[in-house]
This record gives sequence, C-alpha cells and structure tokens, in this order.
Amino acid sequence: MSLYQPFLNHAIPLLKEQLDLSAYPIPEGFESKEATSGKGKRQETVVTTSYGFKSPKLRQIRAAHVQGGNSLQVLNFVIFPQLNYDLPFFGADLVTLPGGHLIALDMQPLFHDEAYKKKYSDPILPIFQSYLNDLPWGGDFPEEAKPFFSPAFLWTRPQEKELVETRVLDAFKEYLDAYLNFVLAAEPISDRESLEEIKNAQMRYIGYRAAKDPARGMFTRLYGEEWTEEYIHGFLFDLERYLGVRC
Ligand code: DBV
Repeated sequence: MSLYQPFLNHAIPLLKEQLDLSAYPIPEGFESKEATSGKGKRQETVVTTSYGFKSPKLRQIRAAHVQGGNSLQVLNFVIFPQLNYDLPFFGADLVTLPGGHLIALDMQPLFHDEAYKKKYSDPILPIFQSYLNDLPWGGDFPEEAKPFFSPAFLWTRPQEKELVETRVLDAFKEYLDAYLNFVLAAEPISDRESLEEIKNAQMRYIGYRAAKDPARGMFTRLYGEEWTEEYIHGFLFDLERYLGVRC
C-alpha cells in the first residue's frame, strides 16, 4: 500500500460520516492518469488519482494522490469552503521524493487579524505544539507563500518513513478533526462587505496556488503541459472557472 493511502482511508470515511457529502465533478480524463517515467531498471508507472466531494458548507474537498513507487508518493488534500463562510482552508501537502519527505499541514487563513487568529488558529496551537518535538520546523520556505499560512503551520522534512506512518498520520487526523469542528460550528455570512472580502481572500489564495503549484514541473514531465494546466485550473485550483460558470 502506498505511504499516503492510510491518510485517504481515514479522511474519506470520516468526512462521509460527519458531513452531508456529495460528489464534486472531476473533469473527464482527470479521474486517473498513468504514465511511465525513468528508463530500464528505474522504470516506474506513475498513477495520479483524483477525489472530489462537496458539502453544504464546503465548496470543494479534493485530493490528488500520486503513486510512483518508493521514491515518488504525493498526497495533496485541500478543502475549499463555500464563499459564504469565513472558514480557513484545510491544506495538506504530503510529498515523498528521492531526497526524502516533505510535509505541510495547516488551516490556511483567509485573514490575519487578531479576531480571526483567535477563532481559527489559537484552538489549533496546542495540537501544533504537541508535534514540534517529533516534527520540527522544516526550514527553507518560500517567502511569498508566508501570507497564506497560519501560526499553526506544521512544516517538516522527516528523515524516517516511519515518522510519516505514525506522527504525521496522527497530526493529519488531529488537524482534520479540529477542522471538522470548525465546519460544524460555522455559521453562514450574509453581509455584503464580508462576502466580498471572503471572495477576494479565496481568489488570492487559489490564484497563488494555481500560479505557483510546486507540482507543475512533475506533472508536466509525466503527463505533458496541456494535461497539467487543465488539471491545475480545471480541478485542483478551480475557483475562477467555478465563478465563471456560475455568473
Ligand atoms: N503541491 C500542490 C499540489 C501538489 C503538490 C496540488 C498534486 O500544491 C505537490 C500535487 N509539493 C508537491 C510536490 C512538491 C511540493 C513541494 C511534488 C515537490 C516539488 C519539488 O521539489 O520538485 C507547500 N509544497 C512543496 C514545497 C512547499 C509546499 C513549500 C517546497 C517547494 C518549494 O519550495 O516551493 N503547500 C505548498 C505551498 C502551499 C501549500 C507553497 C500554500 C501556499 O499549501
């Protein structure tokens, strides 16, 4: 079983149990994609599988799972709230490359004011702190990405696969539980000014992620440029398209 399958096996049944889930459409040709990489003994089949759901409070819950043998495993799992909630994004970027593991886990904030921090970061800080010993700060981090993370951003580069299977999985479960609590408590927002601010914050975040997707190089090498750009803008970070369709 792939390194990140247990994360999906935990998350999907839990979300189904706790939320009123329905399918989020995955564009045709993007549900599963396969390619061969490397040559000779190093040849590997790399399969990317997509998952998409939604709920009344969550516009898109989606995952991309890349499985390409021991030295290429990725699970990128993001939850995008409906635009009439002030909920943060749930973001998990779990990446295994030949050089090691890279783990990013966060409730990515819409806003940075004190009230927002108090509501959506402070409750996570004790969880965050309980992992810092085993999962210390991963260092080097793109400066321009900083505005998109919370004070509870777990960013780490574990050496041991075992740590991913144990502490990282535990952290993922705890963050997801805490996120579900936020979702259950969230109340819809109706004043126009706040709605406008939420939409702008979502557009900034999703625009940044689509523009700077660190997986762009990998996907382009594997599946070509056309497939990759359509996957990024038509599924992984699709808010602009979504709003276009609904206007
Ligand atoms: N990252 C994605 C999606 C992926 C994905 C949709 C489906 O946003 C995978 C796949 N992340 C992925 C891969 C790499 C990273 C790295 C394959 C390795 C890239 C490489 O080394 O070739 C957090 N992810 C990273 C890095 C960071 C993040 C900081 C290190 C690379 C770098 O320095 O740019 N996750 C990333 C990020 C945000 C986030 C920047 C939000 C703003 O949530």
